Amino acid sequence: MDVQTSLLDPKKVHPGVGTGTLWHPCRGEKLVSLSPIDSQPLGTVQKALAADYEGAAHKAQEAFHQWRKVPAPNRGEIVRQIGNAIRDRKQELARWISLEVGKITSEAEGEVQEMIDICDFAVGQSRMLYGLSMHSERPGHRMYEQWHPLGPIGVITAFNFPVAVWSWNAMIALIAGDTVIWKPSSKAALTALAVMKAIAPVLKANTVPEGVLNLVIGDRDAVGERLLGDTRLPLISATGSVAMGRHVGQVVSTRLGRTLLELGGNNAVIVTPSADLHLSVRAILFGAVGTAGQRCTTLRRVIVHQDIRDALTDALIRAYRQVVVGNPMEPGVLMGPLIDRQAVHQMQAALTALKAQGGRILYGGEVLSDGSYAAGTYVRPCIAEATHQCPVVHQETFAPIVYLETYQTIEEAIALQNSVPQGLSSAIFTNDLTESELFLSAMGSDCGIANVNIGTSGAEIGGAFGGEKETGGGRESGSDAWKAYMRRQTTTINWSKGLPLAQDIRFALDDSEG
Ligand code: UN1
Repeated sequence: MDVQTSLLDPKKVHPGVGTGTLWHPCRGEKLVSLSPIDSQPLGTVQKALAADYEGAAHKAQEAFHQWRKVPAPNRGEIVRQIGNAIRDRKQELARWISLEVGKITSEAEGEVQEMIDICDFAVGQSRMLYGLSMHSERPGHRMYEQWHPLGPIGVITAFNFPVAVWSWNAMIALIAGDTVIWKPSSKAALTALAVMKAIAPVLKANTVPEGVLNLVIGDRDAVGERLLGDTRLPLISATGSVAMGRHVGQVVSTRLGRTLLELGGNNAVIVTPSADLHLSVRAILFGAVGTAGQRCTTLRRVIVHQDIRDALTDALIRAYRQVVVGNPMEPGVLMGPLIDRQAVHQMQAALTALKAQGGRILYGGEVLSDGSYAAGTYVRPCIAEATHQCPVVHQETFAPIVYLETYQTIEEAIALQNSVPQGLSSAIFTNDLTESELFLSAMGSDCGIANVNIGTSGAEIGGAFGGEKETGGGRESGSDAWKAYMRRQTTTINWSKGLPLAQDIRFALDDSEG
């Protein structure tokens, strides 16, 4: 496979620690990144050990003291230039995403576009770090809130969005005045290196201090655990499984640090009798099959009204039959490989469990292994019939399986939708205003994202992204998510000659006795 691009030399062994424009030799083992497309090696990284992490953390701490002094709009100007550098490298970065995590070209380019979009968003936000002002209850006093940079922050990302999710965090953190230590998934290490290399010329041209944007590639014990326990990092933002997030939450809360967690989803759409079936099928297909079912927003459950169950199922099976599975960089392919054989194994285990629990496969689910599928990472996307009683339906299996369940009343549908531990994304397909309003009301969806007549995945960067319950409660990306990356300070200024106390408290010395 030709992996010759100008950002990364595939023949070189790349050091696993970068502090912006400089790369630092590491002492850990070599990590060879294999493509899920054909199991071929794409490149090698020398992983960081604890001492290598320490070097980067020290730099991040030092750089914070410089970076926080730069006015926020000037920090925004750097992010504007980063966005342009990524625009210039869009195809090349998308190629790394396809090669390393198996996304089809259009989705890989869409992911890089998310980074470009968040850069644009962050540039504007850099002039809008607004605090409220309040009217003091004391005469001659002024009260207001201001937002200051928080510190060096840790960002842990998953393999499935190796560019976008980091940039939602990092670009907002940059304009907020924070420095960033990024620990990417080792399944997407080269893509992380490529992004940092694309950004380096901007940092250099603007003499941004070394240590403002850091990358540390290494194992959980040597790097991950250190990052979590590092009291220099007031915030850890982590994307990944619920199990991982639970651990992150526990460790960071022990030192009373803050976390921003974006964990598993178990997203559902409700398809009602008044729904536009064509629209519903298209949305279900993209939601369940897109990114080979490996988005946290992937559609995992379809809750369909019993009267239209057969029509929807037939239309879905017809649509699934047309999905070409294969090399994600070939035109016409809609679904590439899963990230590795372990993921294929987990998908098969979920389907075995489903059958044992009384569920039924209606379409697909097979492992493909002939010819160009020899890597053992390709599967046929699966439509399965299940009931709410099947325990497997309550779990997130990071694979293209969608479970169909039926309902009779809209209240029952919403209860089913809400009856899983996760709470990321949800949608309803309906042309009945009373149904969509109920779904969006306080008695409706309990998720962080609730959509009407669009699917569960593919959220825009402008909204706050994240979910409730076991999804972790964090919000990243747009809206006012920037506040998580700053510290709030409430300030009261007395410009009077007296010292009136709040709540009308009298606490004066008797001057006459002095
Ligand atoms: C993720 O899978 O971790 O809404 C993020 C979406 C994308 C982001 C997914 N914008 O599907």
